[in-house]
Amino acid sequence: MSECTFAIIKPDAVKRKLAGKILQRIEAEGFTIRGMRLVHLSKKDAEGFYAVHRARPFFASLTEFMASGPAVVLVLEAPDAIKKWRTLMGATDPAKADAGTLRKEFAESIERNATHGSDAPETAAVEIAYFFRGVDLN
Ligand code: IDP
Ligand code: MG
Repeated sequence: MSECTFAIIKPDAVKRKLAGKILQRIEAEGFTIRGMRLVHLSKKDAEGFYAVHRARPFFASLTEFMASGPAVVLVLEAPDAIKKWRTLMGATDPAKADAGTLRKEFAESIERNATHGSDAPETAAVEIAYFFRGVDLN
């Protein structure tokens, strides 16, 4: 069954001009882009987006990083898109990510790890709605 997931090309990757390469991988792997926008999150936006990690020691640094420059927010459709996109991204820590994954190839560190992906249908729905109005999805 086809489903949608929410993805971000994070500020580290946009700054290093890797957005094109990552979008190329997204299309080559068979995802259909349903929504796409360049956003520069405020610190408050980033805190809201990552609210589930509020209590983590890296929360302040993570939200500062996410607000440090423009990012590309995406809605991607494919069969089993949530799992498929997380597999393509690889492990959170690039040192532990499999060869050929985006984080292995493009991430600088466990924090500056190039991409985000939803982890379940419920979070995908919340995250898509955080950034996209229905009329902006195609
Ligand atoms: P995920 O992005 O692979 O789902 P999460 O555990 O949900 O990983 O963490 C959200 C984001 O927080 C990560 O993508 C990464 O940017 C950052 N992060 C996670 N763990 C650490 C850490 O131990 N130190 C610094 N940043 C971290
Ligand atoms: Mg996560």
